[in-house]
This record gives sequence, C-alpha cells and structure tokens, in this order.
Amino acid sequence: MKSASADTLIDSFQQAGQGQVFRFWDQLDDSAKDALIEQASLIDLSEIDRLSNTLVLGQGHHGVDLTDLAPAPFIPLPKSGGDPAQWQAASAKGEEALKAGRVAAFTVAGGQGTRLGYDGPKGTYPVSPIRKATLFQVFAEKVLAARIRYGASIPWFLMTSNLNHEATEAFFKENDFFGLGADTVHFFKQGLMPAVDLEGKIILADKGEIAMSPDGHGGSLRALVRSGATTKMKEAGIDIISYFQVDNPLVKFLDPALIGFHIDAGSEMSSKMLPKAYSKEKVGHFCTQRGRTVVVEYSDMPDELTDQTNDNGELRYIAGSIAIHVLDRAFVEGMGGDNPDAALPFHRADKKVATVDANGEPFKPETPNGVKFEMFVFDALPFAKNPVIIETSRESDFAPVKNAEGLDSPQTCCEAQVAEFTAWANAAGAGIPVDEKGQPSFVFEITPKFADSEAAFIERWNSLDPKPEIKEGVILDA
Ligand code: UD2
Repeated sequence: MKSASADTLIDSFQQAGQGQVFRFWDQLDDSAKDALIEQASLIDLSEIDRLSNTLVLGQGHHGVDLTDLAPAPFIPLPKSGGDPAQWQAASAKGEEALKAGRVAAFTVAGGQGTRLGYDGPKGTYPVSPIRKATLFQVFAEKVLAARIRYGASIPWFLMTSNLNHEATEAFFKENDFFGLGADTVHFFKQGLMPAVDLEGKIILADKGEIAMSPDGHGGSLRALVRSGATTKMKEAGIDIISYFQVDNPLVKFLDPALIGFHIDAGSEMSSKMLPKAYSKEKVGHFCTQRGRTVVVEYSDMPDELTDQTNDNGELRYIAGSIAIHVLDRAFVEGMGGDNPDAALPFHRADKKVATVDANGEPFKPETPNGVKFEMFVFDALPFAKNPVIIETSRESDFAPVKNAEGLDSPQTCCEAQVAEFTAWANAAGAGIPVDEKGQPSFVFEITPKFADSEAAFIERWNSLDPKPEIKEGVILDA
C-alpha cells in the first residue's frame, strides 16, 4: 500500500507531466518503492519544469547571454608590467590574514573524472613524479606547510558527491588524514539534479531509480551553507574561503597575494587568470558585461571571440579562468541561501545517460540521450562586489590532470611538477641543465613538506650543509 504522502508525491509528478518516473511502480518491492519516493521527494518539480522549458526545449546558445561582452581587466604580474611594490603589499596583507586564522582551504571534489578513465575519487589519483603521492596527499601537505608557515590552524573543507563521499572519507581515514588531524578536515556532499531526456522528461536509471547527478561545482555555494560548513567557519573566525579544484597539484591555494588583493579591494570574490596558451584552450574567459564581471565557458564562447586579436596580434580575450578563487564567507552565505535573487543559473550538458527501455531492460545509449543541469561557481562573480582578477603563471599554478593522454594528462602534469621543482632548485643555485621546455634529463621530487614555493626552497636549501645531490629518483622531503 502506498502511504498518503507517496500518493501525493506521485500525483504531483503526474500533474507535472513526469508520471513516467513511476512507470514501473507496480513491479517494485516495498524497499525499492521507499527508495524511489525518497529520491523523488528531493526533486523541485517547478525548477525542472523551468529548466526544461528554457534550456532543453527553448532556443538559444544553451541560454548563455553573449551580448555586450568585453575582455575583463586584470592585475598583471610584475613580470608582465605589474607594480612589484603593489604585489608585495598585497602579499603582506594576505599573510596577515592567514596568520590571523581568517582563511580556510576549500576543494571541490564532487566530479566524476570520467575523461581520465579513473574509477575512484579523483583526489585519490597518484600524481607526483617519484612518490606517486595522490592529489589529496599533495594538497594535504600544502595545507600542513601553510599551517606551519603562518602558525594558524587553517581547516580544510572538501565537497564530495554521492558518487564518491564514502570512498573519499575512507581514503582520508586510511591515510590518517595525512597528519592534518581528523577534526580539521571537513567533508560534505553537494546536491543532486535529475537528468531529463530531450523532451524534458526525467530519466530513470533503473526501474526504481531516477538518474541523478551532482549539481555542478556551483552547487558548492548551497552545499557550504546547507551542510553547516559556513557556520563552522564563522565559529572559527574564518571569513575568507580559498577555493580550488581537485585536479591540479600545482595549485597555489592559500595564496597571500590573491588574498591580499581581495581584501584591499573590498572584494567578495576574486580569481586568478592565466593568459590562454592558444585561442581554444579549454578554460573559461574572464569578460565584463554591462559593468559586471562574468566568465564565459570555452564551450559557450563563439570562435569569432576566442580568436579575436588586438592590433599587436595578441588574443583579445586572453584572460583564462583556471578555477582558483577566494570568496568571502558572508558572500557565500548570501549566495547559498534561499534568496531567489541570488541564485546561480543552471547550464545544460548533453550526456549519454544509462537508462531502461519500455520493458525495464537496461539501455546504454551510444549518443547523448539526456541533459544534465549544472551550476558553475564562476557564475557568482556578477553577484560579487568589487571582484578582482590577478594574473598568475602557468608554471607555478596550473597543471591539471584531466585526460588519460595528451594535453592535461598525467604525463604533462608530471613534467610540469618536475619543471617547477627544477626552477626552484636552479633559483637556489643548483645549476641543473634543462632543455628549452625547462625539463632536466632526469626526474626528481620536492615534497611540499620540504618546500612549497621558490622562496621556501631557497631558504631550506641554504640551510643544508652538505647539500644533497639532485639526480634521478631523489626525493627531497621534510
Ligand atoms: C573547469 C572550468 C574551466 C577551467 C578548467 C580549469 C567549468 C565549467 N570549467 O573545466 O573553465 O577553469 O576547469 O581546469 O568549471 N566538480 C564538483 N562537482 C560537480 C562538477 C565538478 O565538485 O558537480 C569539481 C570537480 O571535481 C573538479 C572541478 O569541479 O574539481 C572541475 O570540474 P570539471 O572537470 O568538470 O571542469 P572542466 O575541466 O571541464
């Protein structure tokens, strides 16, 4: 027997034209019925209706507004003409905030990592050149290094999803939280959205299961609030959140310069940019639009804009977003609450969604049969007061692992790490010969516990007597 509330719920799905969700109801046992009702109760039918009408059945370039775009201004690095004194002052201000314990680290790690073809939470992927330390371990060691440098507790928040939450927590437990202390690492799950077919009908993954998937990294704003993470931060005196993605071991999060520029400008959300390596690089584009800062994702940016050049032949839309931000906690509280005027838009992603056929038999499509809805965190920028964008350099901030081979692969990521370690060692006078790409003829590793920046390396190196020989297989650790 169905309970009255199940009846009402099924009825509301039928009224909304989504009755197909309960197509196999009579074939389900009681526990499968309960599970389906629980899943269905999480769905906001009016939201799905609105998204289907606009993004699935509606016209337009995936709903992205491309009018009145211009390239966004940014603060250049000293090497690109920025003012060294301004950068120094910003770093000093950021260091003060870090020492005062105002900053938390925050990783979005809810994605599926499908392109890499790795079956497990992406953070558990081994990336470092010799130790094969995982992404999570590298980040943990960077958090530890920052704690020591700034003498602050610096908690670390990680957003997972129903796809990897348990496995992520278990991995940290197995590794004794990499020495961070279990009570200083906080995990919470992001929200889910149902996939719909090309007619806007919610898809069943199985007879009694709706095809649900994570709601995009923009869902982190809601999830930070709903999980109580922002409350925890407030209680700990934290007002700045250092946001980064799980796939990039080079990332300088807790970056004093970014934090300092952010504070100085009275900004609510600030970001790092990289000059795009080539016009079609798969990064978002920082733009302005009617006085606001926006990011237009590469897939939404038309060729005539990505390829446009200035008189000097440089790409006009040069500023690429590499998904490194700092956000004010109070801003996140405002964006992640229930205020409909501060809600992130959803984007459409066409995907192959495994489902069941009319007889309830599993069906794996060969072409995209469904649409997933995702929010992007950079869509918070137009809501933010005084957003600041600062330049960073690829060699010291960006070498993501996204694909199994080729660009942004484990191999390119490993090379980038070795090139950075070599640059640090050579800045300290190690004299390692390199090729034109900055690669030495051998592979070695510097752990974040030994040094996490050029300045830290030089200090550490100068304190060593005798100095170790840097050669194939060497690991400079702790
Ligand atoms: C992202 C940016 C792109 C550029 C690039 C840099 C978007 C849409 N694009 O591209 O502009 O900055 O990164 O590397 O952001 N995630 C979640 N939950 C989700 C979906 C994703 O936590 O529901 C996390 C995921 O675990 C990863 C990050 O968000 O840490 C990026 O996700 P992605 O791999 O889908 O982004 P990508 O490479 O398309």
